[in-house]
Amino acid sequence: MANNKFIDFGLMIVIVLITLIMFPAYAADNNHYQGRSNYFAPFAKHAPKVDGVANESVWQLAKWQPLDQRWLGPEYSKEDFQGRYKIVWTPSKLYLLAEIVDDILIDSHRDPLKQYWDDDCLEIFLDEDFSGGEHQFNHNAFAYHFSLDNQAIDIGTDKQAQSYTHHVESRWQQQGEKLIWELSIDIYTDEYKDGATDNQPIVLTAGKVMGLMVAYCDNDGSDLRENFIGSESAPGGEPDRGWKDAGLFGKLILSQ
Ligand SMILES: [Ca+2]
Ligand SMILES: [Ca+2]
Ligand SMILES: [Ca+2]
Ligand SMILES: [Ca+2]
Repeated sequence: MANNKFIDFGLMIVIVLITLIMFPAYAADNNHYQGRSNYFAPFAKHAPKVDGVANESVWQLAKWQPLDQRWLGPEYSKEDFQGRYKIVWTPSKLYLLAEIVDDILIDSHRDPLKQYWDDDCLEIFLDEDFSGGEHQFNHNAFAYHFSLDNQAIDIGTDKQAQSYTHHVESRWQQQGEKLIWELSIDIYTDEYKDGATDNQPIVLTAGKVMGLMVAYCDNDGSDLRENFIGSESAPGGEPDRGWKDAGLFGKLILSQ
């Protein structure tokens, strides 16, 4: 009998270990993985001008958040890539400022809807209601890929790449070794309909909680992107799965 108990205990430990490896831990809300970041975005009384010049005083109020989670590709140097971002908001839009170091800028697929993730691009993942969950072919969340020519691309409900450039403004400028990238985004709920003319962006208010993650696809001359580096850890397999799994997104809180 003692032997059987010992075997049962051993089996239980093996099952627990396998479960932990196969299914990374979820946070208390059960829809997000543990270890997500909290970002408090300050309110902007005056909307920043989206021009790639971060001289608006409201940017001083916002905290930098690093892009330092290597999801794909080999180790990289400081010259190859560095990135960080800030967020502020007005009732009508979110504003993001990113500071990117990238030694070679590449936009080799000139068709904006073709292999856009293999050109250098800044990716903003947004989940309006912080629901988490799957968002591959629906608008439970958006994964806007901002290309170097300032377009914003994601997959539509028809499972094809779509331009959502009309949701955003995007401008970047080089300053020394850095790209200073400013952009604004209109926020839509999961009821957004591709192709409809009556989609209305929501009005943002203090205290609102949204899902947010930011990443950069770095290509310096290869056929496929060389690195994919994000703002959130990606526990479990397939670390680049933010394009379909909103459970990886961090928590964005709109402050006063
Ligand atoms: Ca500006
Ligand atoms: Ca690079
Ligand atoms: Ca959602
Ligand atoms: Ca590059």
